[in-house]
Amino acid sequence: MRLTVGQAVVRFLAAQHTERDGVEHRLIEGWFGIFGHGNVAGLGQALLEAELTDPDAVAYRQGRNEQGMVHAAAGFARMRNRMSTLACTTSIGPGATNMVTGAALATVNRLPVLLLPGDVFATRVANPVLQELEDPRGFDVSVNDTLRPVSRFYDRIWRAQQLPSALLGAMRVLTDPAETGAVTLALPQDVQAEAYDFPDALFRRRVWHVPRTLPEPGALARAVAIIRSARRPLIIAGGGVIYSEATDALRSLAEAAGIPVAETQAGKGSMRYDHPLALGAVGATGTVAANEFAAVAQVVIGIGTRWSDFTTASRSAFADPTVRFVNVNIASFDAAKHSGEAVVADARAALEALLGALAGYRTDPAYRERARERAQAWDATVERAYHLGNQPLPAQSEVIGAVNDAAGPRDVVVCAAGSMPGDLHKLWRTRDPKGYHVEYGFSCMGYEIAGGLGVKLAAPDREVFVMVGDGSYLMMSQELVTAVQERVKLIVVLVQNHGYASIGRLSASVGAQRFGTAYRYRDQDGRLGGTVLPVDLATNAASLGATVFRAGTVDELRQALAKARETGGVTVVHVDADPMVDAPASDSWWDVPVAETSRLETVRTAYEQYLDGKRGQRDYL
Ligand SMILES: Cc1ncc(C[n+]2csc(CCOP(=O)(O)OP(=O)(O)O)c2C)c(N)n1
Ligand SMILES: [Mg+2]
Repeated sequence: MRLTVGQAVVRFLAAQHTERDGVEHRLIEGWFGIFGHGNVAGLGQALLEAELTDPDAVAYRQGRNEQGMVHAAAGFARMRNRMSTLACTTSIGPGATNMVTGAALATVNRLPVLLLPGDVFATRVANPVLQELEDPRGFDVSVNDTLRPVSRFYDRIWRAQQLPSALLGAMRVLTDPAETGAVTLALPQDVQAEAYDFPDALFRRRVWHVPRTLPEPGALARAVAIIRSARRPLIIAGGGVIYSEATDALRSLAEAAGIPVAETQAGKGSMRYDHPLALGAVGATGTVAANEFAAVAQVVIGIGTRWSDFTTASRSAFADPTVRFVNVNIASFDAAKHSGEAVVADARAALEALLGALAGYRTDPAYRERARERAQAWDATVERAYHLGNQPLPAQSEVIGAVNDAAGPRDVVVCAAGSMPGDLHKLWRTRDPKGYHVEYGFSCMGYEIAGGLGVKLAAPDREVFVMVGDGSYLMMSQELVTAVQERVKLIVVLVQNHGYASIGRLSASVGAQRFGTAYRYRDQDGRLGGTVLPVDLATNAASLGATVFRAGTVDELRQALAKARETGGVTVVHVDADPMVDAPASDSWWDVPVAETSRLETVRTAYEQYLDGKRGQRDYL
């Protein structure tokens, strides 16, 4: 079949599918793109031709910033449990490098995204082309090489003949739950437009089977023996539980064996918040209930978690001197962490196997009763935090409470950076496995709106509440325009606290006196300590095409959220919140090194406290 490389890519991707449990999905459900000379004549032409002539063609959507497109693809893929994703096409140079942050986010979070940056001429006849880096050490280097370390698969198609193997290699990694992440195929601009006789077989319908890998019997037996030896076991549910659709299997095992469950950021939603064995968030942003159980657990069963420092409270959360880990993970890389008994398997398959193999094992009634009682006590803490009655401005916990009340059981909250992810982790009452979408692998400011767009595209039947701080909004809010253009319904709750409340708090805790974290005028004394800046982000959002409601109080916020639910298109609810009111404490710690020497008293005091924290830190060997 004589096609250009661009046409071949589009045709090939339209024929790719995934399958798990007998259910098939289209792998690439749509395209995002921003055109420039690096892709307009290649992929751009091919996408036009597909739209005009192929009844099966998927939607092409415009992004506003290449980073935002990748975030949307990642949000989409996460919402679809990694069975489907979106492709992103960019021009060369800055269009391509704008994707680096999005690629890293996808890879860190183990989310499949397909990136197709344009690249400089393979023939080099006209080099340096516009936006070419020109590395004097070698002409095969281009700015796209910056995507290499943040991609799980990277290839550059110098010759059309290389395309079939590159495409197949890319699909394998995209659909492999252990290896997935950003997958990049760099496409030189001349090669994209070049014709080649591709074999018909390249374009046949293909189904990539996503396996439910069973645990190896020896590993399962060792894990079972370790769990059976424990009177105080604890399950830590990570994102893998949700991606694997293992939440029913998790609940069955927890109930049968009487093992309480705590959740990571990506794993939140694994259990309904009001299940008697659900301890909620664990670690640095955890509940007091979960952290109390973590501190005394003899065996910690991690399921689908990468054990980030927030989950382990920088290796201080699990304090029993003989604590052991059992790690169920599809990636051996994660399964081996903390010298755990590595059960390399699909989460659901492993949970089902554990349920059978642990028959007869059950924790003491007193242990289970304590879990129920501590979880209930935490929920009372949440209830108080939702209704603080802080004056004159609401506390952030009250904003979260109002949004939680406005959200239906299947609706989704989206967030990524700032003080809200931690507060949401502690306080959000999750009632559906897909109801909580906080990107905390990369915790990337600017993910919120773009990621929320991807979430809504993936789940149009759910209301999506994007919670975004003023800092994140200022960094990247332009995909609001894309949502308006696509007539996507989004409810964005913009929390204005004039700067970085999160980093302000962190700065104070390391003795740095909130230096440089508030958005304030430069004062007469040359410091950034003046009054708050006259920015009006509500007007900004309105100017981008959103319907805007302003809320000054919690009551007004509740009314605005009710109106937002009734309003089509993009709604931004702007609310001022008090940056100085903290969410309820976690009884936990996070390792952020403090200056060892300083002329500032605040730093010396913080350093003493830091050494206290360090004493609780350990290796799990
Ligand atoms: C792209 C990026 N840059 C920097 C950071 C570090 N950082 C984490 S939170 C934060 C401030 C976020 O401010 P805002 O969105 O207003 O939320 P708030 O902290 O006020 O809740 C910063 C700078 C980050 N996470 N991502
Ligand atoms: Mg802020």
